[in-house]
Amino acid sequence: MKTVYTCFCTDVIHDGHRNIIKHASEYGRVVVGALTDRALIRYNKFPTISQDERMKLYKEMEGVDDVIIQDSIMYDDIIADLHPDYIVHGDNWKNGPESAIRENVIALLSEYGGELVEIPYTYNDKVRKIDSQLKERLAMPEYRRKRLRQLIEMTPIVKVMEAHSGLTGLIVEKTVIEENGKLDQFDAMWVSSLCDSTAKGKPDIELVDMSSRLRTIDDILDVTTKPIILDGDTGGLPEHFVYNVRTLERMGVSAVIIEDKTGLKKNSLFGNEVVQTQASIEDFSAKIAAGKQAQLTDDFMIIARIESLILDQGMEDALKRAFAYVKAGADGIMIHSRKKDPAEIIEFCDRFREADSNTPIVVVPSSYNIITEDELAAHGVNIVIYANQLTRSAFPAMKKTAEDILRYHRAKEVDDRLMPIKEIITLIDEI
Ligand code: SPV
Ligand code: MG
Repeated sequence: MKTVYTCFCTDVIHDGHRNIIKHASEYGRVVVGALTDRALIRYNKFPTISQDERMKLYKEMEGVDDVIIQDSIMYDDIIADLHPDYIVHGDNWKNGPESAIRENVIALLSEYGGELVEIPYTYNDKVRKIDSQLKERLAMPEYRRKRLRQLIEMTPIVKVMEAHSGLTGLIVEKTVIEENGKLDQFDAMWVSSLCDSTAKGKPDIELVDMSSRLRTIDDILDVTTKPIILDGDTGGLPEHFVYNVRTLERMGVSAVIIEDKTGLKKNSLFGNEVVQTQASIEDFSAKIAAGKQAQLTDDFMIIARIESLILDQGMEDALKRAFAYVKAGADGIMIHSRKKDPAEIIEFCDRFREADSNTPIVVVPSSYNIITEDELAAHGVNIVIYANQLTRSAFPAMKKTAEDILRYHRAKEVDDRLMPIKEIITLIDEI
């Protein structure tokens, strides 16, 4: 009896999957691989059911003889262990980042004469409907909100990119790359006060009020499914913060990060070049506690951002505050630095982790951008935020285009650096 292998990463079985199993069973004994959560989140949609539930779902399908775990998007381990005579897959992986997986399978099979069988991908109205229902489910507040906590459990480091509009949200949602045989994507979005304000042509001083920030969030929520972390600036008055916590929670935002400053907030990257005042530990702890008291679900996270290193108050002050804020109920700590050298961030993380092995640590390596995600994770960091890079790349590109159209009195000279309109519209989903 020949062995036939196919890998599934779906939460819902539809005609397309049944068709694959039907064909597969004509070749021999059918083994289905269930991709692990950890592998799945790096390349596909986030799962809406657990790994165990997915395995059970596949096992119950007619024609399936066995279900095993596939722990990597590439097939090396599976093929080494199982040595299948056939691998069956839909033919929809010939283009885009997934083509790397296909090439990997073809190369591995050719080593021992295994065969790849490609089945025309079924895309009928029913399949389309199931696809969009799954997407809808992921976008719903009750699913989206808890996803950040799930990601912290699932992955060594949660990768977050800034978004300040529907379009930038779509870029974070959909960008997938293939590199050295691995696929990768961002896990979540950061709605930065700096980028949200900058997009509106306003300074980053809490001038863009919460109603406007909520409007930005809503634009992003409308077209994406990935979780959102809001840059909540100082959180404002505690009496206002509690209402905003409820609103954010209801919208499906996963976390708010508030910073321990008081009075007129200025952007942290100015440091002490401008007048900025740090809140007292007591006042800021009380704000965190009030927010935690106000929230209704266990999913939502209130993360305390410590500005001691930004304001040259020293490491001991930063650590003292971190422990106090955790005691007040903070679900995570963000430590910020404007140095080019990551040494003080590393020292903070190592010393914090000596005393607290659980509370998530968040960092924003805008200045100390030399450090890699792996290095941060090795020092106990759970969430890395790329806080402003989309804005900072778009702004000079747009400025140069505006200047060149003025210079040449026509748009021909700039055309070869523009995305074709056809391509930009493929980013936008049709319903
Ligand atoms: C933001 O993105 O608005 C932040 C991070 O708060 S920073 O600009 O580095 O202060
Ligand atoms: Mg900010």
